[in-house]
Amino acid sequence: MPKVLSEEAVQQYKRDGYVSPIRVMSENDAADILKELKAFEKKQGRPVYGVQRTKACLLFPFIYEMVTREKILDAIEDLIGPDILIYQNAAWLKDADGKGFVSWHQDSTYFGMDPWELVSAWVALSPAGVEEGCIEVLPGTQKLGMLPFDYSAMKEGNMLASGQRAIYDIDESKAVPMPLRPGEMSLHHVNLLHCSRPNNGAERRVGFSIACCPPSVRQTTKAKTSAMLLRGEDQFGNYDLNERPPVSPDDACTIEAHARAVELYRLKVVECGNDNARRLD
Ligand SMILES: O=C(O)CCC(=O)C(=O)O
Repeated sequence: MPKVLSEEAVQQYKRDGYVSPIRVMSENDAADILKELKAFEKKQGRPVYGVQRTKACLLFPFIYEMVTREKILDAIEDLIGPDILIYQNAAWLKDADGKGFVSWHQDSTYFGMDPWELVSAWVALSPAGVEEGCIEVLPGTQKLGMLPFDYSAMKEGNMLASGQRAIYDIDESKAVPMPLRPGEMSLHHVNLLHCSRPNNGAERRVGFSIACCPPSVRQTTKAKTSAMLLRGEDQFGNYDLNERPPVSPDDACTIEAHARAVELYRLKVVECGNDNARRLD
């Protein structure tokens, strides 16, 4: 019996590669987390940027608290089982300036894994509807496996540091948007083709992706990333589990540990062929 998702939702994920929307917290809770993020940005005098956008739960205690929420982990457990590693956790901040976008891509091209059992959750902290440029998916494309890609989408405004675009004949008329209210979450498979369009809404679109896999998933690259066990146990040892909850984004040990984990992650991204990991720093 699934814990949060319906049986139909689990079947839909297997067939189409995504499920959305799932309410994982109240709008008030989402607003509180957003307030903490904005307070941090005010203090540092600039919005969260490149390196801080990666593995954010190792830097911000309020994001660590979010990714460990029971409802979020229950929904992820419904798809990948009770042993859950968090592998990546990215901030997706899209200004309401009609410029930022995400080119059509698969997450697998920078994750270097086997088998492809990773699920990406995406939690909205602000309105993330069609107007604000929510994620759009091409249902069923997770079954294509990992596709080749090029850098033809390396343009100003592309929020993917890599600037990559999947080499695939995309039929835009089949794209399905996944609009979310604050406190709602979508789930998509690591091989599902997805993109997002510019934010033409009234406010910055703020969301965090939470990429999780079971510890049995191997790393196929020479560079090995670290990860954190959020639930269950690891009987495989495929990842260095030295990642720890953050103390504060101002704490020197927290900053150093976060930077180390991001560096390992980026070494692997580069080995996977995505050369521009530092482009948005
Ligand atoms: O936030 C977006 O617009 C895109 C997010 C994305 O590509 C992802 O979470 O994998």
